[in-house]
Amino acid sequence: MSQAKLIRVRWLLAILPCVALLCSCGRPVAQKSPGPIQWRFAIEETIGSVQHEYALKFKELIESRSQGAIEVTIYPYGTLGTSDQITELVDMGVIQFAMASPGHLGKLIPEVQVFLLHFVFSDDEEINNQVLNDNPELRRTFDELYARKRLKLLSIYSEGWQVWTTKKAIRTPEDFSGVKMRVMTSPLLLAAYAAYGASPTPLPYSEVYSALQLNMIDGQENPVFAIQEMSFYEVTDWMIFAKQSPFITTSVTNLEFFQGLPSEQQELVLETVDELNGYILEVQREFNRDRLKLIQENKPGLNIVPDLTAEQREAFRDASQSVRQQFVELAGPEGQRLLDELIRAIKSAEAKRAQ
Ligand code: 6CS
Repeated sequence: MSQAKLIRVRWLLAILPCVALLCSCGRPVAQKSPGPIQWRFAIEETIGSVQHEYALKFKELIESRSQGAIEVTIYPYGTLGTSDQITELVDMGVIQFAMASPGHLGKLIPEVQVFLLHFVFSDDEEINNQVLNDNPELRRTFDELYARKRLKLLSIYSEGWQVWTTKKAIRTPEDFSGVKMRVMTSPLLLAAYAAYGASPTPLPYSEVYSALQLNMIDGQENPVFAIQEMSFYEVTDWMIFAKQSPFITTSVTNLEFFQGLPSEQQELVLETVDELNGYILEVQREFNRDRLKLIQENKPGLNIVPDLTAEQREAFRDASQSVRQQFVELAGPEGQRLLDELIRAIKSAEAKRAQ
């Protein structure tokens, strides 16, 4: 048996009691019974995170709008496994809703890795938010790609800029030479950091702190709120803001489950996630701002480079260009179309904003 299969079997065995419990306490959605219908929502982050706020608001709105007919239970990261395992549980129908970040989902849907490319998005978060939410062509393509994997895409949103935490100053691509950078598990991220001369190492979120502590890796990237709540700042010396890419995530549901819902419940889900898009942008901004202050208070000696200069960013932008070709090799012609459309939509939104 291959190592990957062995790990999967071990994980399934480990979570079997949990799955059995979930299956026994949940009832089929359409079944009539005095208790509320149970929907389960797994997130890839811990309590107090941006994803947790999203799930809490989803729960609040669904429960109040269904007048208590539906109850949503949230499963924070660590209760059901890694990001890949959570996606698998949605596929199996054990849980109905989950977050699925392209940083990990790229192994299943290579095209989502377009969101991991560096220096594709605008420096203006408002523009990125607009493009992610209001572009029907991009949305249609992603809906179709997710549906092929039996997932219904609900929303796409940014949790803030990815920030480098490292043990040495990074201001040029050459500074990355030999740096062991932890990346999420989508293959494109290996190419993204190899292009700067780094040695990228894919790891699940839960293993990053101890890998930094044990010097198995030298650095990683995540939004500020995550660097604070996962305590990565404790085991790092530098925080560098290069605005190379936003951390984009998606919320999903099991397609068959969604299609089997009565139309008013489908409507309820869609209008709720629609409303959450504006809400979560405000939440992530507040979290990223406030947690930076917390980090600085807790570790005054931490070196922070709040912005690379335009010239420094240009050098990273140049070094990242070859990765676009690698993305197309991974994602095929659909990937090329998506990349072209994303760049076109961003440029057009930027031009409109400048008028
Ligand atoms: O770095 C990661 O793996 C994780 N980072 C965040 C901010 N959310 C979930 C993801 O798995």
